Amino acid sequence: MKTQVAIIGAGPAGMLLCEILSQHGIDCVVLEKHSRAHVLERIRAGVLEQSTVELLRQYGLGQRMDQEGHVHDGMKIVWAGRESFFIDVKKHLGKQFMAYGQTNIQEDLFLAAEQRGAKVLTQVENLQLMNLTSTHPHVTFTHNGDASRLDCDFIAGCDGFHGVSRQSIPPHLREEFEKEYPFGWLGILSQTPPLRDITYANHPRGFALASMRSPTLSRYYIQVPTGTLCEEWSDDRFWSEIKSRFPKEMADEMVTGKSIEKSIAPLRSYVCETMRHGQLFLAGDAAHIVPPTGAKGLNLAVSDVFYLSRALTAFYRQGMTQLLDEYSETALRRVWSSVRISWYLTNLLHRFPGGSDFDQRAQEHELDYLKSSHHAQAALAEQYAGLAFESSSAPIT
Ligand code: FAS
Ligand code: PHB
Repeated sequence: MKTQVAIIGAGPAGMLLCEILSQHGIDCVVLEKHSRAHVLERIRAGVLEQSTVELLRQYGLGQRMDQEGHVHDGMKIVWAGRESFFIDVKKHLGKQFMAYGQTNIQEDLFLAAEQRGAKVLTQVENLQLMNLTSTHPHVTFTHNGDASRLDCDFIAGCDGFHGVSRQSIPPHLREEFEKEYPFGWLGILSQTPPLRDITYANHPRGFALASMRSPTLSRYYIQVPTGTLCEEWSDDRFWSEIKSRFPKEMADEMVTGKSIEKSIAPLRSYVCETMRHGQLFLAGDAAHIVPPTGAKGLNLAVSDVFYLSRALTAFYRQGMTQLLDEYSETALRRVWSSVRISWYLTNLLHRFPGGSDFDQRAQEHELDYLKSSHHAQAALAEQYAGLAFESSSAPIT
């Protein structure tokens, strides 16, 4: 097989890149390890930055999002025994953000690919990236038991943190930055009406978050120690614990119900400081991971895809390599901005096992400052809502 761009991974990064390149007339093939059902079973992100919403609309992927998504003007922060406060993103920036599940986006992307007749191969195995530093790289894999080869001009590594793409870059060429947090998030999905606002709670028992997927579908999280197992947490225990971490008036508002999904996500910050090696370009979790506190993971995958698709389109349309050469540096500026705010919010809102009294006081006074200063709130709002994509450094037609 031959194509222009081989895309590894059918997550949001891979499928969005496939749709955008296809709309620009660039031939691509998506190679995915799992089945489509497996990809759709994963419950992950839920908050879309304005730039993500606008990009999805620009490529005709926003209809269902605009019908079923939930637009928010800001988010609430509550903390033990103190008055809550609302970070009003719309007031500070004139921007809003959207609560619309990653699962829905995946469904929308798979549907668009189907309608286009895009080539998406699932359940591929033993995938290997070859000749990355030549002008004719290729991918070998097995599909339906047959050994296969896909020749291409470029490879987009959209295969997530545990994929093969980043590992195909020689270790001495990868500058890696990593931070593991001593806790994870236990999340549940329940068919219950959610609280009105996305609400973050800092409590002596630990962090908690109330979010939603629709007016009848709630998403809740609580901080749990590293190594916690889902089976240790019955629904009743979860509801009693999360209620204990919110102010009483909000806990009384929470409508409890059976969990239809329950999972634990570890929290980590990670950046691979090269996002390119020869003809291989990394996008999304393949290149970076953020703790979900800032709701940035999915949005970063989208911004990488915006920059990479713009660079590939300029190459195929105008023979321009400048944006490809600048891709890694351009994408990493936004990656580090999101990595930093996610790290900041994780430190601000979680209780760190073994944290000192000093750490605790400093955290409380940071929260006090945030509550009392509209400058501090505007700065947080600007980064939570997401910075605009950088304009091109070169004239593209
Ligand atoms: P993905 O990991 O989504 O997709 C990569 C794809 O590549 C997968 O389908 C995988 O099967 C495939 N793949 C892997 N290896 C392969 C191989 N060798 N060959 C072929 N295919 C291969 N972000 C938020 O903003 N908010 C959240 O609340 C949130 N919660 C999360 C919870 C969990 C458990 C996880 C793991 C992540 C969460 N994230 C969250 C982040 C998440 O949304 C990611 O940022 C987003 O899925 C990134 O998309 P991709 O880069 O496409 O990677
Ligand atoms: C979610 O709805 O899944 C969600 C919302 C806000 C976050 C993280 C996850 O910061």
